[in-house]
Amino acid sequence: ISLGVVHSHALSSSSPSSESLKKTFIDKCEAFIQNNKSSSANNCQKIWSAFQQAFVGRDPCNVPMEAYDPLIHTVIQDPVCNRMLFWSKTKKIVHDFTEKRDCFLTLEDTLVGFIMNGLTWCGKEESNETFTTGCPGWTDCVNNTVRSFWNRASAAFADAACGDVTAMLNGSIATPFSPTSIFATIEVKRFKAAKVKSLSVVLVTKENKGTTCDDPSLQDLQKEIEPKLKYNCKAVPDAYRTPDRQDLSRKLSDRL
Ligand code: N1C
Repeated sequence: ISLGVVHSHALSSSSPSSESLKKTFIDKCEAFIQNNKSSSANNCQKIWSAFQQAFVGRDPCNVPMEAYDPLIHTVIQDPVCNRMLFWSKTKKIVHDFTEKRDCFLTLEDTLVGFIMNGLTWCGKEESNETFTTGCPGWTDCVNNTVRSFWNRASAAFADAACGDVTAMLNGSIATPFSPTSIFATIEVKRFKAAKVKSLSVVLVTKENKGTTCDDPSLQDLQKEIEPKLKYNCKAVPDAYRTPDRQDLSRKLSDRL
């Protein structure tokens, strides 16, 4: 608990951590809108209010993903065909890559994904407070506040997918297409052949080690998608572990 926050919000009825989450939320929301003029139709106060109603006063292990429906419906977001980038177990490498170029868009490059990225939050039954510590962890319970948010936001992101979509998967782990991941359980299931033309997997590998595009889990991925949807897979050496640092960027950019 920060005394500075208590002081500056002395007249507020909410707890300091409620105020700090709200402040972080609104500040990030406004910063995003400043930098992304296409989202200027959004109202950060309205978005906050739709967001907080999902979990305030609820058991933090009992927040279904549908609780975030009002949030998702409040946000105005243009779809960007052919440039959407999905990922699983490659968060760092994906963002090292997308930071440097605007051509690919991840969920964290959209308004809600940008705001919530890196944050933890939850409420408590019979309380109007918001907490940022002591919240259940990712695997502590299925319907936890944070996990349900990412499930719901990922569902909306995948529903908006159109044209050629890309997924960056981790070739250094035993199961690059992990059946329990959000990518497998939520996103892939929502790619509809009527809108999505193709799925290109970029399998990030350490030099010539690890899994290849023939991996059984990637065969499962191929079986999972609608037959009309084109599928391809390319193994690309990890740009940060090989001398040819340009390789990943070049291979990805080639697709555009
Ligand atoms: O379970 P995952 O990966 O397959 O989820 C990744 C998948 C991406 O395509 C994103 O669209 O789901 C979306 N997504 C996020 O954008 C996101 N940002 C931060 C899912 N999870 C996200 N996080 C955090 O990463 C989340 O809080 C949790 O801790 C991880 C899940 O990542 P994963 O298992 O590597």
